[in-house]
Amino acid sequence: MSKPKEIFLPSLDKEIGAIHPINQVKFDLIKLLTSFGFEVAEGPEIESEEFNFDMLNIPATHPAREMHDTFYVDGMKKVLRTHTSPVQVRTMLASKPPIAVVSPGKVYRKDDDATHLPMFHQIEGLYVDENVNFAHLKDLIYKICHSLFGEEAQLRFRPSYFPFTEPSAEVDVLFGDKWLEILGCGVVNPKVLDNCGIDPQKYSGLAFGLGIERIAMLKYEVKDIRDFYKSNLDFLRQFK
Ligand code: 2NL
Repeated sequence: MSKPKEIFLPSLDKEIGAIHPINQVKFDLIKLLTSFGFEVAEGPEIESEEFNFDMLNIPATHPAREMHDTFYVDGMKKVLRTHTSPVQVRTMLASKPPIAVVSPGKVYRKDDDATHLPMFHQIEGLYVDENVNFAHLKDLIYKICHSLFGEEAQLRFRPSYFPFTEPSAEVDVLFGDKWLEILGCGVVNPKVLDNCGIDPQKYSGLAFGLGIERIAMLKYEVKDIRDFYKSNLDFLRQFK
């Protein structure tokens, strides 16, 4: 007969980690949106200019396409995606409506200060079906914002412009006496549906996009975006 195995008690000072605040906001949003029937989709972080810009009705002359705003790679043929929209483009090309997809992930822009980093996280949502309209968008956005900032949160829709939605809006939440922008949204531009092989006469869509760091900064009162990525344990332990 072999010797009995030694038995150990677990160490008493074992420290359990915490979910990073960026992942916490990301997981909360995914949980909410999947409860509404959205599916999660992911895609490559190195994208073609076609999927990152052209398909989304962002013309070659658009300022976002400049070298000083976008990281070009592979001898200028590809870009580090500047938003997660190309994931929805890929989803539309690969499937037929109804489509309800949410795409979380890393995106890249040439920005670097206390509120912007060259890498940050975005979540976008897209819903395409027959007779989808702005009222559906508004209802969804209210649900998202109330889930993030509480049922009492005051919201404001401001008319805005994005090449990929028409009409477009930016949404502000009231913090104290200040309205702070938290996301952009709109009814999908019929040109974008057409580019992605979906008949805009038959189908319409709604879409939104938000920066996760920005939400986490407002929610947890983080003043400097760089704090999320310093691996400073005093900072990270606050989220336990
Ligand atoms: C913002 C604004 C937005 C979208 C993203 C989208 C994607 C497709 C088609 C149409 Cl494939 N629209 N995404 C729409 C409106 C706004 O993001 O300020 N993001 C941080």
